[in-house]
Amino acid sequence: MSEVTTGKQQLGVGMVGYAFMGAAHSQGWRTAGRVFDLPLEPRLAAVCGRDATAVRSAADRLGWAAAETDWRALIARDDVQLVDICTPGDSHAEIAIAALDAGKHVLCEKPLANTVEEAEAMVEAAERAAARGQIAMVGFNYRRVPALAYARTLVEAGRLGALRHVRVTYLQDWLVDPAFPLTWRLEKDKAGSGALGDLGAHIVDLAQYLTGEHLTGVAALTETFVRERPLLSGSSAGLAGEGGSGTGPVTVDDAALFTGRLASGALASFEATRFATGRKNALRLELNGERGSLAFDLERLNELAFHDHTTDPAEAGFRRILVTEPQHPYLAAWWPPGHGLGYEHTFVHQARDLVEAVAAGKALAPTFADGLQVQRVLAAVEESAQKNSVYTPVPPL
Ligand code: SOE
Repeated sequence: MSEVTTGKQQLGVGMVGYAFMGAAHSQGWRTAGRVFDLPLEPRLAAVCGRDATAVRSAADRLGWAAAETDWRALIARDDVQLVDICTPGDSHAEIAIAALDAGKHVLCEKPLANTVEEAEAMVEAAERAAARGQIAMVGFNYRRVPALAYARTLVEAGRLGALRHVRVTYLQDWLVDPAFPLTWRLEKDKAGSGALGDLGAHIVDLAQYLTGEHLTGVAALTETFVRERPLLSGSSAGLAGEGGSGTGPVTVDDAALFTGRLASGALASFEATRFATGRKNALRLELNGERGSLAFDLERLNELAFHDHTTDPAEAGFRRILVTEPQHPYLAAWWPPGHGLGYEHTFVHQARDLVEAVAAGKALAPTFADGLQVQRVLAAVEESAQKNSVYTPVPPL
């Protein structure tokens, strides 16, 4: 079957991993060139996974031209110029550094790495690669929700004035049932941390992105509510837990609550949990400043609540901005006003921005250095929690 091309120069993408994030990224790569007028045409050249049968099926389902079972072979392909890493965190550093050293651009899913040390090595590789015109980006996709990209412009324009408070929560409930099995996200050696790195990384990045400030210190509590879970079926019982009980230890946090101070002195509060019963993917945030406030709820992601404190008190109050106008970020390419977007469009926007950055030879945020900064906050949270919430500084970049 002849490939449909637009006659444009192509950007060959190779993706490692094809689960939830791989499917979401595939949607982004397939769609970006069909909605936005891109300088390069993304080509889904190859997808990689260890199981030959499963990855072949994923290639067919997700629209990839070829399937590989070794990420090193994927990186070596001449038709791959950009490597997209959608694997668990324990392989991010090895794959990203090898891809950058092989001359490829890299998009790496969040969190950047499982440790600060790995993240620092990734930043060093990215800096070497930048000198060769290569781009390295970390996939904090919520920055590309139009309402949040627009919120950033309002903060940057001073519409909130001096910031006093940032409060962000990210609530899920998929671990409430103790019978949920011991998947890779619950094992420190694979995931690095639990709700903290998976959900907390997003809200730390958003707080720093929206305010334009870094967190300088945190005080934290973390908890693991269910400490043993059933091994996945097919695991040999007794690998973990005494006497082959068929269960294994959860070695990561189930929830993290922390406060923080931003560089300007504004105060921040964060909650990341997988035990907020009834909350499925509830990322909510509010910024309070001298001149106004902003509020956002991912479950209503086409809306932004804005309170302009400079207006007549008799008329003041939070008003709902429906972020679907052509002048709002990304929206000109989509539907007429009022026809909202969804979660998956953040990956289309991410792909669009990355293709444009590659074509322009310009770095694109969030960079690996941004990912390292988040990793340092996460490490400070874990250190504080281990010291019974002692306030812990975040080392500057
Ligand atoms: C966790 O379940 C998760 O898939 C995160 O890993 C993603 O980053 C988030 O966007 C949705 O929830």
